[in-house]
Amino acid sequence: MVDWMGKYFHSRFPGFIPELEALNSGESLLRGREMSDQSKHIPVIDFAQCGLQVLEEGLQTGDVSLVGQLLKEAFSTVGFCYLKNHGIDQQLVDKYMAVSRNFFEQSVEDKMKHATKVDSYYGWIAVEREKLNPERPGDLKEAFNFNPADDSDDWSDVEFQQTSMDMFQRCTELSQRICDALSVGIGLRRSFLRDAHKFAGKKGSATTLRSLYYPPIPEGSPLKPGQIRAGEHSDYGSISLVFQDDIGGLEANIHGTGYVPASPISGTVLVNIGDLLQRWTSDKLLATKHRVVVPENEIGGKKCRQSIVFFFYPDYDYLIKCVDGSDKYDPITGLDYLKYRYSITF
Ligand SMILES: O=C(O)CCC(=O)C(=O)O
Ligand SMILES: [Fe+2]
Repeated sequence: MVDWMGKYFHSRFPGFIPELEALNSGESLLRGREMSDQSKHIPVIDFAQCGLQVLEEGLQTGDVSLVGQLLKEAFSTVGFCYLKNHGIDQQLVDKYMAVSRNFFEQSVEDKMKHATKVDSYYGWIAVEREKLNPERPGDLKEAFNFNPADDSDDWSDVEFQQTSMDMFQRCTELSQRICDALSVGIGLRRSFLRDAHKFAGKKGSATTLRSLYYPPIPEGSPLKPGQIRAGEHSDYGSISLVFQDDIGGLEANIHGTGYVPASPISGTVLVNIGDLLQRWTSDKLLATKHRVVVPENEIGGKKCRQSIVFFFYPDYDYLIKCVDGSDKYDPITGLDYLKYRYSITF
């Protein structure tokens, strides 16, 4: 990734996210099982007619339009939806989780060899290194960011490298299909959003695959006040795909009325909108804030949590103009928007 990014990335700028419901209200951040059915707030959409199991040439205009309407409805009200029958093999997801876990379970010294460099977002990020909400203590998570264009080819595990490539590729293809349906759903030509992401996986795009590892919370290692696994934030780009294991803890602040669980539903992928797509659609589609808390029954447990997030981001030189012609926001390129976000965040 480009040079300016590392400069901002590891520094911190307090006060970016104004609302701190949990910190300010004393709300408990531990979650019991009784709340787990709250994920019903987030619609489950059947993507069978548009999923990767359907060949590109077999896509039917009517089906794409129908799914597009459902996506538009979900993203303009909730900002999140689950997709079932999306066409990415569960085997690939499981394999990527497994090879990632092998990586994260190495010693810190070994992982340090693959840490992000000063001028790049690519590589390993240590526990507590990031604060997605700068007003909280560091996030209790590790991450590995992957973009084929920045592959430094210093992998000790070629299976991790190959599976990262495969996962990146399939997530790109699924994101393109989501873009197609959503473009139609919001009244644009089918290839409109896809065409803004032509450089995914190449220089000129911030599109990133991120493997996340939330270490177990051992008995007797108290959390810092307000510390959670991932602080409140919205994503930056256009769409994000989230694959979770069965541990739970992800929550979304739907309608800004408080956080509800976005619990894992097996075989689905959770999809959410980022800030740039909200801006692009003049706030018609919503970049809903979310966070990861520690499930109560995981305290003192031995299990980690794992998730995979794919951030689909418009090309650096693509000019984003409000699609409704309203000029509510000034046109901005993908790169300038990213610079702007980093300048106010860190
Ligand atoms: O781990 C998760 O489930 C979500 C993480 C997330 O929201 C992010 O990395 O942007
Ligand atoms: Fe996120």
